[in-house]
Amino acid sequence: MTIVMDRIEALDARAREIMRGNDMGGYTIPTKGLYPFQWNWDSAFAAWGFSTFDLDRAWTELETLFSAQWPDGMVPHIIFHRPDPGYFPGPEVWGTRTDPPTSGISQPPVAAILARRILAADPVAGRARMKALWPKMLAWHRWWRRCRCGHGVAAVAHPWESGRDNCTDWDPGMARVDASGVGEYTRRDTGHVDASMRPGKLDYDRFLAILQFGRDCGWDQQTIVERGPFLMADPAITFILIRAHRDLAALGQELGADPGEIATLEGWAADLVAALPMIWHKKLGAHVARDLRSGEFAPAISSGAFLAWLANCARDEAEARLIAIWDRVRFGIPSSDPAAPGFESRRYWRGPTWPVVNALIAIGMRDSGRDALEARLRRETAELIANGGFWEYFDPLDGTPCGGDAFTWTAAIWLTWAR
Ligand code: 9WN
Repeated sequence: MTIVMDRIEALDARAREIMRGNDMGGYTIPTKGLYPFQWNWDSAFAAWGFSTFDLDRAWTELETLFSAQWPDGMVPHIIFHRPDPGYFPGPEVWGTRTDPPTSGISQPPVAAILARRILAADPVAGRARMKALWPKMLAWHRWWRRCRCGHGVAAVAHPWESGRDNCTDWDPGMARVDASGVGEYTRRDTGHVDASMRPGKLDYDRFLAILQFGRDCGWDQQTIVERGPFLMADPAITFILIRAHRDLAALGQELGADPGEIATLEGWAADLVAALPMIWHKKLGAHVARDLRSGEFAPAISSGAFLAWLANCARDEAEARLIAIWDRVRFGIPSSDPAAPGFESRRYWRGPTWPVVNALIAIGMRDSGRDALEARLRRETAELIANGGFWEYFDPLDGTPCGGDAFTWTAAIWLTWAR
């Protein structure tokens, strides 16, 4: 499909309008109603989107995100700037007692990867702002290293920390979570969007049980990692973190940072690369999520495996298998293999394709010289957005738009890459 020029301009204008409309002043919400706060990786993508038409606003987005950084370096996954009863679980459920109130877990560390691209848009204008952010990003990366990489590759202590909430990746770990004591609660998400596209009730019970454990131990990271109900190795965050460490190191070079700190970042990336064999699934022939409590692998290859390109860590023997998974759908990389048990084409992270994940995979394809693959992925993602609109995610089989509409990160991905 070729999208004609005036149509592209109309889509550009709509994308900018969505981003401006979701701008709450210094931070951007993912979409009205469903997600009324600042989310971590959404904000990094928003900053990248803003950089195409308002560089100053792009830096502000990242600065607001890092202004909520915890003293231990963690950058939380949600920042509850203003009260809003439309989302559950809100700040009183998380009970972190921070100012501003936040959740108690993190989210995929894409900020350094995207900050490097934002700085490239105007290295002179962005220099001072990136310089001020650099030590904060370093502290966050150190938090990942200290609190989530003790087993080798990067782990998540809650499926929400992965950003890919109900993916088949988390099935083994989630099956071990006892949710019998979570008590009564009312979900808000299913009041905003089609419930059949959202995680199920048992998933939510377990999400809450894991949250309650964190809250009850005062968000003590050592307790969470050693004794928490859920801890799984995440291929997506591992690959993102490898790339992010290297990008932060490159930014450090450019800004004249301490060479010792730059070498530390490069060492952390190398350690993650060295640990990759622990998530290599011989039979499936790809990098696969793994339960760190039981050693059990996830049942299917997810979009996380495709991010090996982003980290320049792809194994040749996986390539044909990954392309075969992609060939099973019409649009974009599916979040889980359609041929594996558990695939659902419209249920959130159990099958749908996500423009943001496609964009990260595409960076890897482009950087590793896989230009034809990148062009295909871009074409398919553009077609989804041009035909369906700026939705949260899409059915990869028939392109049906899913979840929330007028979504910030989909608008950002249109402006930065898909158009
Ligand atoms: C929980 C905001 C976020 C994204 C995540 C996505 C979804 C939240 C939810 O929405 O998660 O964090 O309530 O479903 O899974 O990736 O950051 O867009």
